[in-house]
Amino acid sequence: MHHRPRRRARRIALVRIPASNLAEGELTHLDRQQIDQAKADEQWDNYCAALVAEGWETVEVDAAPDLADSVFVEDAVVMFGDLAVLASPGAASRRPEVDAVERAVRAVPGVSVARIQEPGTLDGGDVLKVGSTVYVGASSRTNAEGIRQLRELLTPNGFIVVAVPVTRALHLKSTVTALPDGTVIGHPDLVDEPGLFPRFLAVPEREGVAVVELGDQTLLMSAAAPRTAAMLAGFGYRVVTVDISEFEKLEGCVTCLSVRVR
Ligand code: CIR
Repeated sequence: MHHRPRRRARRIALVRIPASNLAEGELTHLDRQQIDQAKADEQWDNYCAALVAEGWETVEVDAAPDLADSVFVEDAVVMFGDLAVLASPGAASRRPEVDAVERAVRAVPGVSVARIQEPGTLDGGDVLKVGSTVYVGASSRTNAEGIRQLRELLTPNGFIVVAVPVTRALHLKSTVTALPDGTVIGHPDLVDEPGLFPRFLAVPEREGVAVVELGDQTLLMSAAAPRTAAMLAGFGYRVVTVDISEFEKLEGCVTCLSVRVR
């Protein structure tokens, strides 16, 4: 009798190559700084390589050379199991990003698609999943109608949608993300209401709030947060760091540059 070796399901992450006018990306809370495009491209290559090294297959959304913020693909779609919820970007310059992201998720077998409709706005960076709880930032990008539509879509699927005020940074996930065990980590200067999270841990660096779970015990983090990386390594996690300085100058973080589809 022949046994097929059991293979782990393919893990797929969407990414999108930086636009040629990346330096013109939106800024809300930071002053504009010089962007080194060649360095940004190299950092993006290294970011993708880090995903691949951890067993992820990267799928590129069609390039949008003139959509400055298109590299921040996380803002255009949020996955809830096999359901892809396409966002409705709160910045007018970012609305044209979504159609190509829709084509990319539709090409993944088994994925079903819903879309937040105007006048609802919602940026993917405002959505943090922790088990069956979905925290959604009420931010300058995500409005009440966007939150209402998300709640309407997700409540029948067993999720609880919890709205969170976000006034001190661009997106909810610029202020908090979650460890694999569900502990929410954030920087005290950025989080409006830490008491909303059942388990909240303050981290010492602003760039340290963003972690991407690459495996049960592996976290991807920004190289700009060494003290936070050391703290999380001390909890037994394997921490992989990437330098994303050029994207951080544009209010991006390690989460924004990919979407784990499955
Ligand atoms: C923007 O303002 O939309 C971009 N410059 C940065 C988006 C970062 N995305 C994110 O935090 N999810």
